[in-house]
Amino acid sequence: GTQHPQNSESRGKSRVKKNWIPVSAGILKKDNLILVGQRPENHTLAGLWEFPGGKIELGESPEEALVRELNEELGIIAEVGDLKIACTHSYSDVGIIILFYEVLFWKGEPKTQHHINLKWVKPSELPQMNIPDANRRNLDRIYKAFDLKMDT
Ligand code: DGT
Repeated sequence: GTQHPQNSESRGKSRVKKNWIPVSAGILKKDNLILVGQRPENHTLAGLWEFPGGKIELGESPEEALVRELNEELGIIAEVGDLKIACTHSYSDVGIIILFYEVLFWKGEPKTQHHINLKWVKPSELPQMNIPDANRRNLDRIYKAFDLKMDT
């Protein structure tokens, strides 16, 4: 017959419970410009401008995930720097926790391989752009943590 194992895993699954998705994102700075990419059509949040990065897969460290994502998305070999901030955000069905890393050094020039478009923007341009709520709600923290100046 059907088995109903009563371990903690199956109990967790049987409840209506939101899940967390861990995400690593990189802030690439060039002078006082930051790199943002426009999310592709067939993905969630299509068309929104995001910081490059993505979901941390099982077995990866957050830094490994970011190196992989930056390679897949931008074609660069990045050296991931310090973790600056961790932010959470709840969408209706899931929650995300985004770890924001400083990326100071990389090999190669970022090229569009995944995004619709890539853009180096002034920090002051971000609030006017169509960015994910998860980022908009944390912009002040992002500016502060990455020492981004609004006056240029
Ligand atoms: P999805 O979400 O099923 O379309 O799959 P992917 O592969 O497009 O998602 P991915 O790997 O970009 O995962 C990042 C998730 O975090 C995605 O749900 C969008 C959300 N997110 C919110 N703000 C940001 C951000 O600044 N950068 C990145 N990379 N993701 C962000």
